[in-house]
Amino acid sequence: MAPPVERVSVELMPGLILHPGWLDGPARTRLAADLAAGFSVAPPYRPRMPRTGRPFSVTMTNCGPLGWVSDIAGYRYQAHHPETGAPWPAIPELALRAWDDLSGYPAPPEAALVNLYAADARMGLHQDRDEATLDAPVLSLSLGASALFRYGGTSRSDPTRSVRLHAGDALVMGGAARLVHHGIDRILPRPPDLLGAGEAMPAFLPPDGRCNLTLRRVTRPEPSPTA
Ligand code: MD6
Ligand code: FE
Repeated sequence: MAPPVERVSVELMPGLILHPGWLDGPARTRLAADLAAGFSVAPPYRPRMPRTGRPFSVTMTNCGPLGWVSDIAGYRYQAHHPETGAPWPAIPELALRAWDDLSGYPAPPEAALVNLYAADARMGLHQDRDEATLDAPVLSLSLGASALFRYGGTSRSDPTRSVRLHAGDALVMGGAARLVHHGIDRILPRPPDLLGAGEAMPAFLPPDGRCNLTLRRVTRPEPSPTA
């Protein structure tokens, strides 16, 4: 039997916890297959910025009872794909397990936003604040190429630092870090795969592309009945 993997975590700042390699190779393959199955129901599409209508450089889709969408009218959560009108597919089992293991939150996530990056895509500095429950963290899982993730503070002008996110990494943004500004500066070129042992890239990604899944609790859970 394979030895248990040793799991480390790094507190980048209070509330922002990186779990490098949280998903091993087989788990990444499984998660990618589950996501690919969801794409046949909810195909990735290119959202637009509120007001300006400027297209995002990433494409997006969602899994779960709710999905995060952006268009000319604004940002919101909704239960249906904006182009097909179909309900979003279920959140993959492995992602739910990661939420149970890492979120510390007693209710399940309701939305899993999938961001797909081509090699030249990026994501500007933003806060995740469209959820009614800021006491639940946002949990991110990465697949494919590595990326340079920038994070700062709750004020947009706070100083920032950056960290590399690799395939299989989990990042928990909660507590004092729940509203910090963050974004993806760039996707990193993949090292030459001299021994053929490089990252197995999900077939749905563009060449040297990256996929990031962010799990969110959106609504306040029903208070549990007290004895
Ligand atoms: C990305 N991530 O990694 C973008 N948001 O592609 C996010 O915007 C993000 O990684 C909230 C919490 C963790 C994240
Ligand atoms: Fe975010």
